[in-house]
Amino acid sequence: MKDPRPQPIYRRDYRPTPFLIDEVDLAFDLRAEQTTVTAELKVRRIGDPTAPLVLDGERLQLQSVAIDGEPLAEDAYTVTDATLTIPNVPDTFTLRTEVVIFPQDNTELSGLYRSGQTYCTQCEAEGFRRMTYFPDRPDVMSRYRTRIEADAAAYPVLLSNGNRVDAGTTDAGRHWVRWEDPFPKPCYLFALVAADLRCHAGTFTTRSGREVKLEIWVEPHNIDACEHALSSLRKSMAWDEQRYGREYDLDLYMIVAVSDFNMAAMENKGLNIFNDKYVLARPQTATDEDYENIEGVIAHEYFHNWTGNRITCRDWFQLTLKEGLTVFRDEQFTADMTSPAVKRITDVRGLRTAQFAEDAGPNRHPIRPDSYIEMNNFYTVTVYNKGAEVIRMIHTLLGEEGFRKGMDLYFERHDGQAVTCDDFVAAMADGAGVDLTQFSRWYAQAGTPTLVAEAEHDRDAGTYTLTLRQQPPSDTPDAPPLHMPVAVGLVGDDGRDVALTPDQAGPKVTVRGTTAICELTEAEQRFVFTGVTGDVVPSLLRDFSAPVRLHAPHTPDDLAFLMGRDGDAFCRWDAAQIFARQILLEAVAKADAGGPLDPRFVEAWGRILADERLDGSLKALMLTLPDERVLGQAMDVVDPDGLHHARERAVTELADANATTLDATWDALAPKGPYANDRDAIASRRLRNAVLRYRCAVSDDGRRSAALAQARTQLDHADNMTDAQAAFVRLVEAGGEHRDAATESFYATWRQDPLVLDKWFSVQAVSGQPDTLARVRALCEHADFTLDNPNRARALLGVFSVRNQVGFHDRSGGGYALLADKILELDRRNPQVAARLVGAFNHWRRFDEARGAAMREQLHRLVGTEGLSRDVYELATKALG
Ligand code: 7MF
Ligand code: ZN
Repeated sequence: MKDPRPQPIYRRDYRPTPFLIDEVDLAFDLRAEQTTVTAELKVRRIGDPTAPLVLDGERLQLQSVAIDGEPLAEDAYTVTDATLTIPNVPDTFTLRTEVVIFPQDNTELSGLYRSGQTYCTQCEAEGFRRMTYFPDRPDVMSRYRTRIEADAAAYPVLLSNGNRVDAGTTDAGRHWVRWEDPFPKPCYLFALVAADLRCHAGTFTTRSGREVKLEIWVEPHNIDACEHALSSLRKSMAWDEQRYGREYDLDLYMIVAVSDFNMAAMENKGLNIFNDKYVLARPQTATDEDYENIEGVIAHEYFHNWTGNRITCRDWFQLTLKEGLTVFRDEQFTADMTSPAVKRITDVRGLRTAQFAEDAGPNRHPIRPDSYIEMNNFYTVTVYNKGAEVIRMIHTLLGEEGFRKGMDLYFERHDGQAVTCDDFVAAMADGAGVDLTQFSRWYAQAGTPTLVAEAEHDRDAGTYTLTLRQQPPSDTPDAPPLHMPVAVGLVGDDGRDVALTPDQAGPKVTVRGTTAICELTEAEQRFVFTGVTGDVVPSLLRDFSAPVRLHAPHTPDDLAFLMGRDGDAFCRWDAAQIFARQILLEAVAKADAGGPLDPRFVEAWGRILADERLDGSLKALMLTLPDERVLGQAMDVVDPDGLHHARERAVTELADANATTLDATWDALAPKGPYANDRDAIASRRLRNAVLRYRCAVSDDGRRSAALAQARTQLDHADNMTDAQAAFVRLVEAGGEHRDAATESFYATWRQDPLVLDKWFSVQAVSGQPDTLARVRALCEHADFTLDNPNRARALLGVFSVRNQVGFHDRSGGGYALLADKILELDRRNPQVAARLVGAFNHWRRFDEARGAAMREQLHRLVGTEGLSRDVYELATKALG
């Protein structure tokens, strides 16, 4: 190992920076063999008058150091593989350093690197130190001037943050451009691009009347695939003005798409850099989901301009300050652009599948962690998505108006600063005039709380008593109670909500419409509603008002009723999920007996299918049975095979019981015209493809063959990737001839398009066919497979290990060995991406002994490997626990 026992960094060790850098002047001289980076820093001491200047720097070849124009002798400073230290420095001075770096050999894709012929940067979290010596911490905010020089023919486009202020040519076909960013920023928001790109341009006029130039930069052959990204950007800008009163602050906003990128995208000031998967969209190559993801990621990066860039994090432990808040804002945006119900259900489904699992495993951490070894490992679903749930609870507690007041105060108080989560919570509390002291425990408490609800109805007195009990995660039984909003409705016999009158003497309840926000602050509290005379079924945790595991007192009949009638779309969907989970777990338990599903579920499911008033997207979600991973979370010992077979059998039984309706629904939803990307067309495609999934699983051979033939026609003739991919999935899952023919033809059509080829790998990797492990192994040797492109690596290995429970956990243990092989291979080139794959081993304790031992063995193998990165080391040792 490079570093035998990498040491953790603790939040409690935070110290203010002794030096600020007010101005940064950078010059990049890009040459084929090497790049020279010259930095002039205006340094100002604000702390300990005796403190040495310590700058971060990694993989830099130092050429020279000078203070106020005077070169330093070699004994006037010390250089290690991580720092440059200058012991005796004045209180204000100009430091000039010159270093040489090798972006063409940078396979980690952090700092300055090359993606194909494009030079680009990724600095968050700690990549800036791989370009120059600098205090690489977000509480050092500086104004940047950047000069880029490169060969004019090969790199006609030279971009950096802010405004382009000057340009010229030098000797031998070289040219240069100078950029200036007027806004002080932390170095993680620095960006540079040098490439041969084309620009899809537009404008946006802010509500104060300023015209902003918008530019989407892509490789020439993708110039036809940028309009959706541009219109998403315009929508985001308008939305942030309308919803939060926030305008864009520069005259230019650029987005560059690159094909080798470790993450989704990056919010660098004025110059976002994106994984091209989240920019490029054409109907023939991008699915409806891709379109929505692009809109959401563009919005996310745009929203960072205020929540992240103008106000940034004091230190990396505060990451959720910008990420949880910005995810919450992009979720609100997408809800407004699409359907709030569908968006909420999709987000909760994601949270439960990924974040609840993280919270229950060896890498559980609070949304504001207390320590880390490698910061890049803490860009987690907990920090991001649970972080967004915490913001959502603040929104629920404060109400829209109070939330806006809090946000306004936050912007007013902290614009231009690097702050903490505590600063944010204080601004929200002060702005709205509420007390969030107890609430702030959500920032410190790891794990998912359990919420137990019990109901008691005294019909004669008309009192309905809801007892809510919260239990901390089992590993921290003494954790103090959290402050959480529990949204409740009472659904009457007729399916309509009854009016709610909370007992004034009880704990705090706010009624909004027919939903009561019960504020649970103690381990157990009783919420009493008066005037409830008729029969009601409680609808609990409406809109998923708190990120908890709910145990509700519902009977199967209650669940069937709520599935059909609950006015809260989330609870309606969740009733279907809970009911399905119960019957599927029963089916696993009595695997040998087989036997039919609870007829009440089958009937309720059929009623959803036939419900003409239900929106197609919602219906598709409701007809989909819970994911095998979510079902696994509910078992003491996960039985991947049993779960897979029970779920497949249930699909067939539901298909058999509704065969005619399914066929009729499919026919009725046939596309009415050419592809459109509007809400109705998307809903029709979603529902029709959900129905196709059942039709292809029906036991009647004739019907099934007809459905598969239609899938084949759909694959061949669809005018859009949503339908083509959905058909491809069905044919791959059918196996045999269907699979072989479809795999071959999809490949022949799309082999030249990397993003579609990623789908080709993923669809095969996620297959439930029994030979999937062998096929994934073979696909690793495919000519188009490479570990050097993060999207491709994740398309095959990430999808297989995370999304294919039954395939990855193949009894042979071969899935584990394959993943560990590839992690080690990848770790030598790109530790960040390698580390992301380690999480698949986290849950070894939740499986049977043989599988658990096999996973543990691979983890030991990883940890024991010479030269292992800090990234993989940290997650593998944590997984072993
Ligand atoms: C929407 O957060 C939600 C999350 C860090 C990189 C983008 O803007 C970001 C960057 C990671 C994981 C998820 C996201 C991002 C990153 C992301 C993107 C869009 N600051 Br790592
Ligand atoms: Zn972000």
